[in-house]
Amino acid sequence: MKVLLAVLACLALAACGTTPSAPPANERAQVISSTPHDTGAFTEGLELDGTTLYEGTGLEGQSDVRVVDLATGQVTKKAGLPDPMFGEGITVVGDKLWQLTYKDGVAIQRDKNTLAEIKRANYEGEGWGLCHDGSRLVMSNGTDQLTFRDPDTFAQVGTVTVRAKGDPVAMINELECTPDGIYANVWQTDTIIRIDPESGNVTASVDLANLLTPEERGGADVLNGIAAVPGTDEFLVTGKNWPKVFRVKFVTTQ
Ligand SMILES: [Ca+2]
Repeated sequence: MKVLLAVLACLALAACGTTPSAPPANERAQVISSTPHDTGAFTEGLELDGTTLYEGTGLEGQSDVRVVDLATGQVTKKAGLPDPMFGEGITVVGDKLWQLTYKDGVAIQRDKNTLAEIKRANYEGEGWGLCHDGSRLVMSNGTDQLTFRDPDTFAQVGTVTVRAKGDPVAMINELECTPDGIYANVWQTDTIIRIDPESGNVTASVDLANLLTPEERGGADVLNGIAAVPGTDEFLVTGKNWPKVFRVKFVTTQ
């Protein structure tokens, strides 16, 4: 009977196995500066390794991973994916870089300096965002689930469900691992959330609407791409086919 009551209580709360969480803090992006971005880049991954900016792009026949000059936005190195592979999230691990694919079920490990392919690993389901928290890879697949993976073998070592105030949050896209949590673009929104990796609870919600002018918005797709600037509390953010990369700070709104 006690078990039954516990199950009923659990169902009533719709949060079985989770602890209630505080509402996410509301934040917004304060723009510090902007640099040009290749409007031909369908951005799927963005990460700074020191001062080297890596970007992964998508779409069949147009996917690549590239090194981008921070000041000018010029592409200084690029490695394409064979058509019809569709590139997704990227992250640096030591002297290597992992690149996801959308529905191809393949992650590609590359030399981060030459971008040459080293090996491939297979995974179930779709690949969306990727980041490295120092010991594990964190991967999104468009649902409310994040998967933790071994940074060398890519083997799955755990999962967590992303929730805001107890409710699952789906469409988790590009990721950024930081000591404060995992930042994530939510697909088709101007929102980036911060996730506690252990509980999956959303601890902050950042409003990034109005970064682009209405004219710039006309030719641009969705917000997607977040890279922490090492040694600062600042981030680079951009979107698919956006004309700019913005350097921003997330500040609390009243
Ligand atoms: Ca990122």
